[in-house]
Amino acid sequence: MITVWGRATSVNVQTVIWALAELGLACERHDVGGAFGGNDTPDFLAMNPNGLVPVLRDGDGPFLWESAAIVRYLGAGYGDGQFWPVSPTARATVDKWAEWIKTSFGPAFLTGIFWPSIAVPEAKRDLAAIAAAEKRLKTLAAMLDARLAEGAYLGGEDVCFADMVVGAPLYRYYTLDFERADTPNLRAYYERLTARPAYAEHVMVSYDSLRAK
Ligand SMILES: N[C@@H](CCC(=O)N[C@@H](CS)C(=O)NCC(=O)O)C(=O)O
Repeated sequence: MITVWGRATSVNVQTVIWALAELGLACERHDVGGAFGGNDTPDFLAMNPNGLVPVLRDGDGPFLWESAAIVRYLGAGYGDGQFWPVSPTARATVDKWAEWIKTSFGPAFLTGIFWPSIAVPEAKRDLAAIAAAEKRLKTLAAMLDARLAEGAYLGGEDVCFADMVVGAPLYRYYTLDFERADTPNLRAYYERLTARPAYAEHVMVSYDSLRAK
């Protein structure tokens, strides 16, 4: 049995739950974090000293945290050669985009635009800072757009582990009201993802509960 700790509204939890669903793996998920709390208890901190979700445990294996590392674990353990490319070159060629989304595009969008828009009441938003972040993000979105001109998914005609990491934040990217770059390949990639039942169920989850009241 695979167990996941983390609320369904967390994009990092969504990354993991979506990967599990794509791989046909069942899991038991416990709501932890955000309004549910429970991530600052001694028991939780023993699983993840960062106090963050997700955490995954496969059977009686070690407690795993960091969503991208978890997806790589699932790919290596349960994925076929499409989901988890065998050749180190093929794997690193898609994995670099997973790293990049975590370190470049993701923070630029989530820290620069999403949270300052959603967690701050409209009257108090720093619109100049959000506009500056929009400008920075347009450059990054153009880079991803150019990469996605090469094929349907990052690793070819079907999803691979890196799509889980890259694709998960795109639901928020495309449903939040802000000024996006014109990126037809990225838009088409997102639309392909939305047609996948596992993405629709686990990633296209309302974030209204996260909005500032
Ligand atoms: N780099 C970590 C980030 C984990 C993280 O920041 N998780 C957030 C939710 S997306 C969290 O636990 N926030 C505290 C909370 O939900 O209470 C990962 O990818 O798993």
